[in-house]
Amino acid sequence: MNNHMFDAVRSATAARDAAFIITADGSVWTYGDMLDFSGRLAGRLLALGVKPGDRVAVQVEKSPEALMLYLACLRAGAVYLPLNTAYTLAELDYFIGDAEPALVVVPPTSAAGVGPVAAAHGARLETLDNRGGGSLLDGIDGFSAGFADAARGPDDLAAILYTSGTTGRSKGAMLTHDNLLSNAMTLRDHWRFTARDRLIHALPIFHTHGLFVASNVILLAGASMFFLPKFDADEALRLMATATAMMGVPTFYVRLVQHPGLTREATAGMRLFVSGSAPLLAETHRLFSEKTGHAILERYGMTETNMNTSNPYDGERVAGTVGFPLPGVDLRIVDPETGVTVAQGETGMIEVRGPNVFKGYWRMPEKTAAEFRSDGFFITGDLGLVDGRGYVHIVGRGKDLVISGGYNIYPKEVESEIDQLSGVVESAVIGVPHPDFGEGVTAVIVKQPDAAIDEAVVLDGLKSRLARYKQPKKVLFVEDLPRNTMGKVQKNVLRERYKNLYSG
Ligand code: MLC
Ligand code: AMP
Repeated sequence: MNNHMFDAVRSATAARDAAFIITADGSVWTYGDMLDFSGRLAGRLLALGVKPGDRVAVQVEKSPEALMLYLACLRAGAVYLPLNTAYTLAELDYFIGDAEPALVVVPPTSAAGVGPVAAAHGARLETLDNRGGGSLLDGIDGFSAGFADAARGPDDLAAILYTSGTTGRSKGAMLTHDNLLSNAMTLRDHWRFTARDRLIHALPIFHTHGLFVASNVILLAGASMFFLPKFDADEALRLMATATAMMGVPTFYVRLVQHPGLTREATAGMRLFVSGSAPLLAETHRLFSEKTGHAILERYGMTETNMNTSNPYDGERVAGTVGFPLPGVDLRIVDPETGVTVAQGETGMIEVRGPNVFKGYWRMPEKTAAEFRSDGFFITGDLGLVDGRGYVHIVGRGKDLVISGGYNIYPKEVESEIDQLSGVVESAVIGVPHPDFGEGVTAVIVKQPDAAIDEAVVLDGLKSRLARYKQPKKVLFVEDLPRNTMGKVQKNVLRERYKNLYSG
């Protein structure tokens, strides 16, 4: 048996001296560098005791070396487990305890904090910074560049990505070699990526979008990418002079359309702009097209399923829709209660099936079973419809979820932290329209009559418990929460009441 994913990367690697990564300071990593460095690092992982099937948990800043660590895990047969750099120690403790990784990699500056957490769960700790330093790379040159890749079949695990849950704790989505490979090949072909492409890569590499959609597509096309630490509209516009494509969350495009430098001339050499991870406002699509002549291509996916649908490359890219199911993906709209397919044009639950769909949640067979139908369709939790021309529209969410700047926040998690603060009776966390992030996390709290608690006290109490992007942008106090006759909090009433909170 061969290494399912990395063999494909090797075959796509046309020339050793072709550029793969260009960093912000202009250094170039060629495909040869990628093969050699990931091979040496895979050897280092083995020497550190990492065996096929072991999890390697990684919470580091974006850098070419960090991407090499992902590739080294694939080659060593390990399961790559990337973690958002915004997660606090409290959040990390849960992930490490749940995934039981053999190795945890963090920046040197986090080692003192994370060390005891890793040790408590029996994991080894190594460090990696974003300038090519850290204990993980100690003696790296002594390892052979010609690493013999571990045998991994299509169904073997390549990665676990944690997604928060509507109830209870986060779930680890298990993604196989073929989930990643099949989807990246499909996207490469669908979006016409070739070795001539140069992508502006300004996304983080700890989630599906930046890691799998962007990086895997580039690798499998033998193309190159400008690898930026974060999104900056000035920098993105500057790079458009020599780039051909960009992938981003809607906030990238919201910021670009406000930039005076976004013109037809500035984007003349670009052939493709892709948006996803959250809904792109039709207004942003329209403004972008007015200023540049480019129609943003919106697609729809999720951690558990990789990409499901995409607007066409040729043909009309319809604003406010996520296009058609990708080749190989079955998509249907069903009545959420009965599971029966609804009539064309009607709204229901979006369900998908295909080689892109994950294997299940790590050590949670019941949760896995609950989210799949018996015929293999995965219940996405997104509500949508298919119009007369076959375009899929996402019209809402059946799950209580806020998406802010492309990051998912589950209100339940934030509410349970708020409810533990002294002086709080109860809380409701909602997402309301936000001009930059799409939705702004907003907390509505009922406090005890005499409690000395205000917005600052709440935010301070959440600081060490929740990643910054999950923390409310505003905290409001009310006498009581609106409830229906069943006693359930009516979040739709709150969303309506506060819909202009961030626009005034
Ligand atoms: C940063 N902040 C956020 C935030 N990002 N708050 C809410 N939501 C976010 N997404 C905080 C910062 O910590 C800071 O806090 C303040 O908000 C302002 O920060 P900023 O400088 O304006 O933010 P910036 O660093 O520019 O980041 C914004 C962003 C970034 C949108 C560029 O969040 C980003 O790159 N998002 C991409 C997320 C992503 O990759 N999603 C894909 C998931 S995969 P303070 O306290 O310092 O003021 C997936 C599947 C699929 O969904 O289909 O793709
Ligand atoms: P994640 O769990 O971070 O992978 O987020 C996946 C969720 O993001 C999906 O279930 C959708 O709710 C949402 N999403 C992704 N792409 C789009 C899109 N183009 N339009 C609307 N929602 C999207």
